[in-house]
Amino acid sequence: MDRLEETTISRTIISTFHDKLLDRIVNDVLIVGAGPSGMMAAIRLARDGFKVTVLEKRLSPGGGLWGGGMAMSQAVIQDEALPLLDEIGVAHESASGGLHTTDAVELAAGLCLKTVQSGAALFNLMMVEDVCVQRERVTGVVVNRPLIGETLPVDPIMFSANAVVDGTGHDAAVVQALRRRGLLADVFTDRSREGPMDAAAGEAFVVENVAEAFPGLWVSGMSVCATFGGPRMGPIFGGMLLSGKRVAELVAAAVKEMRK
Ligand code: 48F
Repeated sequence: MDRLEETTISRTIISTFHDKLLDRIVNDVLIVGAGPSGMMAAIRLARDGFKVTVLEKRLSPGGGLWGGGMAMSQAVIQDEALPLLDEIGVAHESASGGLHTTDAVELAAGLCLKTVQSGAALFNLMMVEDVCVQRERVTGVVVNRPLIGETLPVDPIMFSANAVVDGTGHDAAVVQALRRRGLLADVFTDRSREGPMDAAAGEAFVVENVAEAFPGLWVSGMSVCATFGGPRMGPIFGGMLLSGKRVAELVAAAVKEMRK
């Protein structure tokens, strides 16, 4: 090998990153938030041939998974979600009460890897701060770097898509951007209506209430509860994976319809 040139390292990072970024300005689907629901949706949609980009504000994708429950890094999963663990390729064990467990770190890492290997682009350190709306439809999102966007007068850039998924968990950040502008005022009046803990009801709610909350914007995972007022469920993660699978089905059907 030739002598390592520091400038070649820099050029390689800059050119490959910006090629990738340029390719992802226009998408079939933008997923905001790389938690379990957002990444499960990305895996399914990318596998089915859609151009999918995931935008995550933190350094590490994985959302609330890493810490399991109270920083004990085990994820609890119910029967219905076991096929999804097999699809992601992570090990699991039976536990009492008809439940199963998996290593939360393995599941978070497995979701990250499978998302990228399925063909989705996953960008970290990208914070969605607003939405693009044209003719009363969400057509994309407005993105800045966390810290820079929060502290300095630096303008954001925009990404477009036929469908946007709010997978930002308790924040429901994209829904809140619409609320701040009064665009959801007729339907939802509270800033956040997430209810107190009820694990069984919450797990069902995040799957049954996956929906297009505004034309062009779907909600999945915990942001379903934050948007429509479902109960929180604590450290059980099967509902998040099933919610991601459900939103992928609805978004795939909608995007196919738009292409006709
Ligand atoms: O919170 P998170 O894991 O959402 P989820 O997929 O799963 C919820 C569970 O982890 C847990 C639970 C289970 O019982 O209740 O909370 O619904 O992942 C959401 C991701 O979105 C990112 C955030 O950093 C996290 O990784 N996020 C939040 N706001 C933004 C964002 C934003 N404005 N822009 C980009 N990413």
